[in-house]
Amino acid sequence: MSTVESPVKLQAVDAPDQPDRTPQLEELYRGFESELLVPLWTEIGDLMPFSPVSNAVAHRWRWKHLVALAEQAGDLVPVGRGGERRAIALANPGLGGRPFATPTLWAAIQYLNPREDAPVHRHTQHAFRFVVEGEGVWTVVDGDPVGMRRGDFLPQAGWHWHGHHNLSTSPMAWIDGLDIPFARYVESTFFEFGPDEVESREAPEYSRAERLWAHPGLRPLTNVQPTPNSPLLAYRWEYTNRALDEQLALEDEGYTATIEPGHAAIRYVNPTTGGDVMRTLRAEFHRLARDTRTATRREAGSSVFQVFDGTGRITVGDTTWDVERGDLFVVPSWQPLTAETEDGIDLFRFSDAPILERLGMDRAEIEGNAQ
Ligand code: GTQ
Ligand code: FE2
Repeated sequence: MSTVESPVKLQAVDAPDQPDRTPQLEELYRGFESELLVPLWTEIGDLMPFSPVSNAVAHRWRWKHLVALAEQAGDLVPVGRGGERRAIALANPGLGGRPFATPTLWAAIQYLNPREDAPVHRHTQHAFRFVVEGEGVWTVVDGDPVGMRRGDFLPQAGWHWHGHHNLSTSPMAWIDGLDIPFARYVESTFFEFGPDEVESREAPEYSRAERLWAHPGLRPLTNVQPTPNSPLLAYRWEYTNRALDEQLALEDEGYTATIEPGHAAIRYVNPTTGGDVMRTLRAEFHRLARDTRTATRREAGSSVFQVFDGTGRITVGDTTWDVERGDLFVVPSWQPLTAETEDGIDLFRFSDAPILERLGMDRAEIEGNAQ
């Protein structure tokens, strides 16, 4: 007999419809434990629930607390090779203290002091940046400098070289979203170091990627093959804001333009396919007009939201929070979400929906009606 204690423990078998705990059954279960076996009948409720049961819990993080701590980190913790980024991740209270906002998604505040560089590297994880306030940092992706300003969404697909530098005289904070927990779970992550310093000191207003790709409805004929991830490195606030304004204006004029009354929404897409910006991450922006309340929706898969502007009240399952600019919150799989606002609210959202859709595992319901 092995002296190593088995990690399998079948002591507290309280699942329904279990056989009587006779001495023979106890012996059978000890046999399972020592041979590292677990029967389905004690686990089925956990493994195969009638509908998704998330370990993650609904939670809100206050932006003002995040920024204050990021500023302290800016004073105390240098950015350099090894640690790579001054990024501080949301740790969902249901996920055991791991730096995971949801079982699939990483969300972090990243902070760079004036004149600081975050070294160049590449990894298979897909990433994006979203800017709720400030400017002055350029993220250089495969040598293309991309300025980051309030309201911009900057996707950065896996395996492209990237470093960031702050060329301004003030610090800047933004959020990063990545598929780190998902990639970790499927154990398919690769990483390489590039130069310690970001090569380019150029600070153009528009990246080369935008000059080539950011013309609505127009595709350069030098690039006719679809690419799985978007070649466009910045989706500027100017366009997002106008798209949302126009949806609400058209609704006021009596046309169908919003997804429900007072609720304008856009998805950031890959201009080569019309599909999601990256293979694992979906990103959207939602604008609720004054005095709007959304229908209650739930979806398989998880999301993280950041309030871009305005104020509102968010209900996820049994939890309700008041939220304001910069606040982040998590919606775990299959938990119903309702948003309401008096003054109007702008919400940035990202999710793991492309993974679920690609695998045919997506499902959604609006107020009890399957979609
Ligand atoms: O900026 O390259 O929040 O590689 C986590 C991992 C940011 C980044 C994060 C990263 C980055
Ligand atoms: Fe990175």
